[in-house]
Amino acid sequence: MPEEVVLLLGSNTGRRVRRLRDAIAALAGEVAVGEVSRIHAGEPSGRTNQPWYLNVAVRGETGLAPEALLRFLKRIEGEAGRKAGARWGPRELDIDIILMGSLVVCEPHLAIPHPLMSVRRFCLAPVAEIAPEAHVPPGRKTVRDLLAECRDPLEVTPI
Ligand code: PH2
Ligand code: MG
Ligand code: MG
Repeated sequence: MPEEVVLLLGSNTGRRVRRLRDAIAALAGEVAVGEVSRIHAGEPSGRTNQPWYLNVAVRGETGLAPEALLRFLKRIEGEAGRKAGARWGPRELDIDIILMGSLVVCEPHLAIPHPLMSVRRFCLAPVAEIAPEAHVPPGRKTVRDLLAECRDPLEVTPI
């Protein structure tokens, strides 16, 4: 059975819009892409001395299991020229699994839902555009609820 998945793509170096668009096209190999949010520009979170990010959220369906999806996304990141760099540092392309249906995964290298989603406006704002009613397991809150409660002061604006 295909599983619904919500992904967040980000880029903060070079031709960011082009990179995000190419990455969404590359997803089509394994993810039937449905809704795509507007691109949002956001102040860098985590490390402030880096360029602003562009982020976009994508909702789709995949037949891949979480581990296989993660490997597929890492391959797209690699093809976009991503090098292993500092945690939270500048990146050509980052693709994070935010939600995967009602699945909860808690492994050192893979956590679903994304453990920081509720404290990151740059994640919640684009995701709320395409999946406001999605439930965030294991609780009962929706993405819309989390965005309404989010205290992240960093600026995020659709472009
Ligand atoms: N990703 C990070 C660190 N900080 N800030 C914004 N605005 N957007 C991101 O995607 C982002 C970030 C590490 O993955
Ligand atoms: Mg990330
Ligand atoms: Mg990542």
